[in-house]
Parts: sequence; structure tokens; C-alpha cells
Amino acid sequence: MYRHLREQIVTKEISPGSQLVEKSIEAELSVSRTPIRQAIRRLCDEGFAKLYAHRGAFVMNPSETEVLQAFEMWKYLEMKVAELVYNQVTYSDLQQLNKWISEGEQAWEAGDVERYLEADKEFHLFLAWKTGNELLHEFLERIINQVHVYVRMLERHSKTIPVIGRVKDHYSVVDALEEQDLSLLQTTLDEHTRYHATAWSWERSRQ
Ligand code: NI
Repeated sequence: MYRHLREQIVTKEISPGSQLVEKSIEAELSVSRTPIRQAIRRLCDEGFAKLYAHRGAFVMNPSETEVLQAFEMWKYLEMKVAELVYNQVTYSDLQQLNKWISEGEQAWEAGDVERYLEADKEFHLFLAWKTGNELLHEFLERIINQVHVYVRMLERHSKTIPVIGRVKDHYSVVDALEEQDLSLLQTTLDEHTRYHATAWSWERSRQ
């Protein structure tokens, strides 16, 4: 149910800004109300839709400003994570990070966007978890969910740029951690987060 609705949102079969009405989904797909409600809740949690009090859930329809603000917040949180972990990472942490890089690469080569995004999220959240700051980890998860919603939409509609092709940056992140080089780490994460924002603006300007 969740996957079905998510797919429809990403492909814009359900138009941006439209309301997710339990009753009409129930009628259309002939499934019971509870799984629909759960799916809608999850879509809201992950940033595909937004819940408004007394009005219901609406498919997100972000302005360019909102998208750029999300990427900017992502960057700020990554800068903080970098500052807290750049000299805290052990050999086995690096191995773990490398595992997610190869997972991401395999997914990318197979054209599996969902698996790619999952590996990407694990990679970034692992470092946030290493900070020991639960709120930082929680906020980063929220922002990455949101940013990944935008990346999915961009990926589906862009034929011109490899939106998810920034796996290479992750290697530089690992190098910087290995060298305990904060400035390299921050520069890399800055470029990594900015790439998507630039891609988004560029794609928008061509529409
Ligand atoms: Ni990444």
C-alpha cells in the first residue's frame, strides 16, 4: 500500500498538492481503511505528504525555495556531524562505511534507486549516530528523508543528469575521516549536499 502510493506520488500520477483521501483510495483499490491510514501516516513521516490539522494529508508540492532550504539545512547538519566525528572514527567504522558505499554502488549500477537511497541514508546516519547526539541523529534522518523525496522526483523527471551519481563523494568522506582532516571532510560534504541543490535548480530552470 505504502509503496503503491509512494510510486504514484513520485511519478506524479497523484498530482502534487492533491489531497490523499482515505475514502477514495479505499474505493479505488478496494483495501480496508487501516492499511491506507498507516500508509498515509508513513508517507507524511517521510516527507512525501504533509498532514494539516482538521484538513487531512496532502501530497507535498514544494516551492523551489522550500527545496533549497531543505538542502541548506542538510548541509548545516552535516557540517556539525563532521565537526563532532572527524577524529572519532575507528577502523571498523571505516569498514562499515565502505560496506555501504559498495552497497550504494551496486544498487546504482543495477538502477535500483530505492536501494541506493537506503544505502546513502545508512552511510550518512552512521556518522550522525557516532556523534552520540540523539537529536542530531533524529534531525538528520528527518532532513535526509525529505531530501530523498526531492531526489526521487528529480531522478524520475530528469533525463539529462545523473542525480544519484555522487557515490564518489562518499570515498572522499572516508579518506577525510581516515586522515582526520576536518577541512577536507567539510568541503566534501558541502559539495555533496550542494550538488543536489544545484541539480534541482538547473532542472527547474529548464522546465
Ligand atoms: Ni550521500
